[in-house]
Amino acid sequence: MSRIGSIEVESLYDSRGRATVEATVALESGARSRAGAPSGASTSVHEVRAFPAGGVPEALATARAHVIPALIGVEATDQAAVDRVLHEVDGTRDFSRIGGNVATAISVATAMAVGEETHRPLWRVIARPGVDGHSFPAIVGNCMNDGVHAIGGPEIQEFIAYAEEKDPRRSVAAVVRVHGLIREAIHRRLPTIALGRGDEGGWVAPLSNEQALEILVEACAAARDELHVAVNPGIDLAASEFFEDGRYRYRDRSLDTDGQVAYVTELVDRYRLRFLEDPLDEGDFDGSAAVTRAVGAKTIVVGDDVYGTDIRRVQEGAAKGTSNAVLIKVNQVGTLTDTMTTVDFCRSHGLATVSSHRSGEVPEGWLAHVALGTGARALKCGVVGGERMAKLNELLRLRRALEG
Ligand code: 2PG
Ligand code: MG
Repeated sequence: MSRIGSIEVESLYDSRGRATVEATVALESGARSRAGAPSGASTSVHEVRAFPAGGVPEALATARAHVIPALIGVEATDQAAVDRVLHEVDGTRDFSRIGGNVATAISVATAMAVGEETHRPLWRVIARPGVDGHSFPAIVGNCMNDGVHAIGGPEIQEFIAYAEEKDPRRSVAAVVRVHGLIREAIHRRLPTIALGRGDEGGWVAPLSNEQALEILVEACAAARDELHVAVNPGIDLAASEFFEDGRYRYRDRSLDTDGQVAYVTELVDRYRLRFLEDPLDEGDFDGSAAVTRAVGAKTIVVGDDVYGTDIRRVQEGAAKGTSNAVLIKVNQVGTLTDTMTTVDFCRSHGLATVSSHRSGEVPEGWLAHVALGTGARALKCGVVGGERMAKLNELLRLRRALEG
């Protein structure tokens, strides 16, 4: 028996300087753990509300008045029971009463406290059947930030180094090197600009989408030659963010759906992209399916905004062939149980999963445990910055603990 003895919730700031929440869960045995919840900027309309209408103050007040009293005494090892209480107290479809970030912080901190009590790391507490900790995720490293994660860059939100080494030491080294090489390449091309970094630690420079892709491709090739690692370019278009009135609006032109499918397919072929996320608007299952049919044999095509980690959306996408992979963000659904429902569906339906950070992060490493414990194909994260490195370094610690 490991019943919940007390829970504290507090506000803190995320990496963008916006308020978010953390929860400390203590079990009756004395074991305790703390977890903070991140926040997105290019949020999906299909994800739960991070906070109630009154923001963090209302989230904290509601948690203290209603959520915490309902959870005291609940068996912590029964994660489904804990998460059911969160849903019952909330009573809405999208956590708009208690806020998905309060739910996320409590749900994750509870599993971590169970781990404390049983001397197991979080990944073992949540491990899916057959996951033994010997298969590490690839790294999806966001190296250039644009779209809504930066000011002044091109429309495509993320320019990514996708490192597919079995050993996470090699994958992390690869994405870090690509990030560094991009800095040098931008400086060579634009020697007089002051180079900046965006919300996820990637470079921001006045480049077109194609110029950014050229730099990314060259940096990946150079890192491959230098380190002998499997690292390839990828992008997250987050296309919903520049889809307006039925058209994809780029600086120099606008495209209809067929045009966008053709353009993205051409980008994948021309730049040999091996990772592609949200190529179409979040409402468009079929357009993304057309892209997946065209490039999915060689490229991991990932749905993020189109699914919002929501099981019903993922089921629809699976039926339509919308993607061959699903981005998994715990706070898009608000609980570990909901996350695992989606993960388990993906695992039994041949869809890869990618465990992802958010653009506004907390400097914690629990995402690495989610990636390892769910048998994720990849861990998606920024490459530099304390809150990003916290995840990559935690993955390296896990490897050391498991393999010596
Ligand atoms: C995304 C994420 C993380 P946000 O679109 O994949 O990179 O962004 O957290 O802003 O939703
Ligand atoms: Mg995305």
